[in-house]
Amino acid sequence: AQSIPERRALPLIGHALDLPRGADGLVHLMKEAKELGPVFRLRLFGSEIVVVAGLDLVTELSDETRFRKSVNRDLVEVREIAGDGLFTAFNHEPNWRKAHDILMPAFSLGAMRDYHGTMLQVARSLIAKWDRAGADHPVDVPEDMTRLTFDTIGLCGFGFDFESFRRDDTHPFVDAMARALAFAQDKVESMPGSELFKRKQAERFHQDNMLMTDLVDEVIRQRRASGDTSTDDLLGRMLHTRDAATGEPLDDTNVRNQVITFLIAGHETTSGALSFALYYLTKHPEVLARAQAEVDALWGDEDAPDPGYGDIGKLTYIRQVLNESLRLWPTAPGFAVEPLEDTVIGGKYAVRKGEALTVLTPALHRDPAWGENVELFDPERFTQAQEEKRSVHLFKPFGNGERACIGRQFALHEATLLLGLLVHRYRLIDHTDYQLKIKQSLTIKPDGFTLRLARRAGGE
Ligand code: MNH
Repeated sequence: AQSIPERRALPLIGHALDLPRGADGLVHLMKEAKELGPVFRLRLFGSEIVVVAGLDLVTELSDETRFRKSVNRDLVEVREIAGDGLFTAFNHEPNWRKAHDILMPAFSLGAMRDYHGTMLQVARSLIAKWDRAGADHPVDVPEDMTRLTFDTIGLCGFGFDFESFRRDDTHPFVDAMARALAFAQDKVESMPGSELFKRKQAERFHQDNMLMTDLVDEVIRQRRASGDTSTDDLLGRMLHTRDAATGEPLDDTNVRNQVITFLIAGHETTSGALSFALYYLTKHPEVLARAQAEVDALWGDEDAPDPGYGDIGKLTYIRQVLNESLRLWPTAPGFAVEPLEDTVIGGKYAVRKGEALTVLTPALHRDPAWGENVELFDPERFTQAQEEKRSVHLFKPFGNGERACIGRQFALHEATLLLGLLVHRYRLIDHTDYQLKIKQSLTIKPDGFTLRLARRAGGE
């Protein structure tokens, strides 16, 4: 076996000096993938990661008889926030399968029918705000997308209204979550021992965690107090469904961890995906025109259409736009797997049982198998004919296998509905000539992206 390529590393700190902190970390890794090839090793102080970026290796790593999700580094730290919730549960924890089985029906395509009306209601709050802003006042796109996705998961999942559109600032949960995730991430990238000098941040982390658990406990308390045992949303299922295999319901601590997990996982990524899609629509007038033609054909010039559940499946071009945005900027920009046994990958690199192999999705999504001009935004890549022609392993914005995203249909329904409504109603005015800048935490989003909106007059 050969050793996995890496740059020359310094003693003790490894490649730590090469790795820019925060926002540029992802871009740095993507550059390394270009220069070092589809697999390389990165050493940070005592720990190391193997980064995988090419189609052949990802195809191999997607084989669930040989690999499974790795819960390590970042995710172990995120467990301080979300415990044994679905996203951060270890494979060996029985609560994973239990919660997965109890919650799966709430994420089926059919379940989206039940959420549709609520998603539409939240979309209308956003539109009311953007109408009030008018063409003279810019709106902050990622901030408003976050209001939308956070309120949507709150209402659809737990019947709880965060009322984000009624406040000018960010909801305290969202703030606390962002700080806590940044703290967890920072810990992973820092020199061991440096936490001793971060007492203040650690104290803040503790307070942020308390704020989140208090809010979640209140959400659960309200439902219990209401005496409602029939609502079949995420919370209802978690409180009242018994797992078929064990006959037990989820325990209280686990329910709390799941609610926190869904509030986090259920909004950040979708918000980023919507923001990137609006960015690309703004920069590609020909794509925007086609998207508008699609909704106009369905809803006509009518001022405020009332999209039905069945309309969303008809917005195939808008769905292509979303997919292409998720190709270039998958908002959860990686996931890690580990070999079930010591093995060899790529025919030549030995890897150990349990060793984390991180799939760098934005690099995979630029593999030469995508064609010539991988940086070009082109929704034509996602026509049905193109999709059938290419390997399923080229596109992994939602991860892989059993531990892939449970909320995928939910995110796509919510995002397609909103984008449809927005392009139907507004002209997107790029008043700052916005240049894409990526803000990175556990997820990515466009930083400082604002738009002005003008109502479309007939035919525009
Ligand atoms: Mn989501 C897992 C991306 C929307 C809830 N999600 C994952 C993973 C990726 C991902 C990638 C796998 C991570 C890993 O292997 O470590 N998720 C996304 C993206 C969007 C998204 C790009 C939107 C776009 N996710 C959502 C929504 C919800 C959600 C919406 C909930 C309503 N996601 C989850 C949960 C998991 C997950 C829960 C963990 C599933 C499991 O391990 O069982």
